[in-house]
Amino acid sequence: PDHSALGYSVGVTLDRFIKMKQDDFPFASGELSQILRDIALASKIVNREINRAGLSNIGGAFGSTNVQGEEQQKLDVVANIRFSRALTKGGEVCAIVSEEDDEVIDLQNSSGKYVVAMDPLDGSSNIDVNISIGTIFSIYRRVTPVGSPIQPEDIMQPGNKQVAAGYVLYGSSTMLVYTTGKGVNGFTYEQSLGEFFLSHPNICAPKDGKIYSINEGLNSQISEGIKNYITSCKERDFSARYIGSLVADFHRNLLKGGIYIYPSTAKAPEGKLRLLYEANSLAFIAEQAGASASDGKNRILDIQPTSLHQRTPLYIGSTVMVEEAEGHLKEAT
Ligand code: AHM
Ligand code: MG
Repeated sequence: PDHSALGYSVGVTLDRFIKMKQDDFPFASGELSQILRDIALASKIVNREINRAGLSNIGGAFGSTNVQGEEQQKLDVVANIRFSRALTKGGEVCAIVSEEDDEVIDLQNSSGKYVVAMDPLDGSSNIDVNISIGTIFSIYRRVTPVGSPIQPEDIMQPGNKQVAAGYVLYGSSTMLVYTTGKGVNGFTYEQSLGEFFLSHPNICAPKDGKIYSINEGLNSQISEGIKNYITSCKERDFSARYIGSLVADFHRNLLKGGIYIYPSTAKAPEGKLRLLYEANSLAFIAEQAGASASDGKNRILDIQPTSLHQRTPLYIGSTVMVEEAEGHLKEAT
């Protein structure tokens, strides 16, 4: 039967889609596919924990701070364990970089070809108030020979070297969106079946948009250029939308057209967001969907990382809007 009138696609599961797409890489051995499946599995477990967070005494602070000096939430810790465990057991990964771990986790698995950078649960301030949160990940191929100990150059790769990236949005429905460099596809989780189904094939971002997303409470700390850009958005009656969960703000703007900005501020000159596992992953997806990502001047994907938890200002979304914002920054300097 044709179910299209019901408004949902029954058919292509994430597993099947990954398998179909493996043929895009004729010489691939399926390891990348396995990593994607491992991430999807962990995300189902994390999704379950998040769904019952209010009931299970799993909300609230864990009582420690992470390497960036931010208070860890219990669910941050739970998500970190779940994703790390799935990637460790899978056997394809040699090293993990996580927002929640100070150092690189060397899995001592020298046969693993891949490095994963992740923010296991982003938008922590929204966990306890039942608002959308997300998982963000990037996958790189190691550059040193398989079989040898991992080296800093395996980890410190610019975003243009990503082989895959994605996010999970725990929103009003749970979605997994990913790219392997051949377009962007989105899958919606069907809770009762325990499966992700292809719901957003070949996502293409609008070139221009009418939504701007920035924490305007930072107004006294941001540059004239950004203030001018925000003013120009207001003059055109654009909508201000800011959830405070990067994945959710990014996802909305990707589908509807818009820009997300986390600028350099007086207190945080490099901005707040991390290059390796927040900006790069979303920048790869943005570009694959026909959108753009910049630090205000340079393409995010071309930034050579110099430290693990490095931050970067982020201007990401519809290409016309990102270029306009860059123009205002340039003009004001
Ligand atoms: P987190 O990694 O500690 O969760 O912080 C990242 C979050 C993003 O999801 C969000 O876009 C941003 O921080 C919001 O920051 P602010 O509250 O300063 O506007
Ligand atoms: Mg984060």
